[in-house]
Amino acid sequence: MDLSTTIAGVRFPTCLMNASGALCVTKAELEALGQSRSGAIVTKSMTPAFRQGNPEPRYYSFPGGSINSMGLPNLGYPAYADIIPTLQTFGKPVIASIAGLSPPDFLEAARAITAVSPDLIEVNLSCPNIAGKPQIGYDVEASRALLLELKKIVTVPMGVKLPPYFDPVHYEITARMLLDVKVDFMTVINSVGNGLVVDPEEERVVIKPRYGFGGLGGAMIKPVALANVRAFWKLIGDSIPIIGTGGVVSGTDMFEHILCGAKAVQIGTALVDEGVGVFQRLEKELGELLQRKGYASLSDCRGRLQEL
Ligand code: RRO
Repeated sequence: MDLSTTIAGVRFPTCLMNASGALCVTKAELEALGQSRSGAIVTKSMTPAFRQGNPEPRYYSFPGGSINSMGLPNLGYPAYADIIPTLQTFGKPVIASIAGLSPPDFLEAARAITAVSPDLIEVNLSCPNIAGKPQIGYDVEASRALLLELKKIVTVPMGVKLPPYFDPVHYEITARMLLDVKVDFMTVINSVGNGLVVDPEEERVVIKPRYGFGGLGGAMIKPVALANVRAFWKLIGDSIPIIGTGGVVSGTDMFEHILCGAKAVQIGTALVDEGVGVFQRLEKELGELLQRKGYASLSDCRGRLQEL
């Protein structure tokens, strides 16, 4: 079964890849993604300087999903600029994720990383875990201003990583802004920000930073992720390709994202839980499911979710 896909003119050998943040901070982790069945190598969101991130414990996995407050730990863009040429020898696209604590941080990272020509750049508008720094993606005019500045700098396909939205009007104003700016792809969704997981035996929170509040991922967020993929696909269609992210732990979950309109799928929590072997498992599960249903390719079913 051919599971390859094309996003913004870039061919991906399979439609499944890591989500930014999951096992992609260090050179060793990025090279392991290169050697795995992941269809791309997505870096951790990078800032101008190295960041240690928030105090530990800062990631907690449980049967329904995960909660994290990593706090943007990363090597800093100079280190990723050094690593990217090596990553490009693995024969799959390299997606550089950029972030920042302020707009100038994003522009600085974008300038330096554009110079080493990753295949695509994903602009993270949705980190939920930095005290005092609201998610830019929830401010549509701030997002527009930042993306317009980035567009002047970035010469490779540039997309956005969005936070989840929960109201139709937010889908509409965000879709309009993304079409105006002409972003090349969108990754939907980042973690569901500022959840709280409680350990009832210990009677305390499970992660240390920020009073235990953090971004939720994994199985529990799939309906929110699917709603966001579907809502944007209905508004935007194929004008901006969608990478679906959120709650993917099986080939069936991938299929659901594709039915909603996703051209590719990313995995975070399942990758952290299982390691890079998860790509092979999910590829096999999706291939078998498509075959059982009689689909010859992803384009035969993509977006074809039926409504009642
Ligand atoms: O590093 C993090 O705390 C983090 C980031 Br940048 C993000 O975009 N999403 C997330 O759940 N955690």
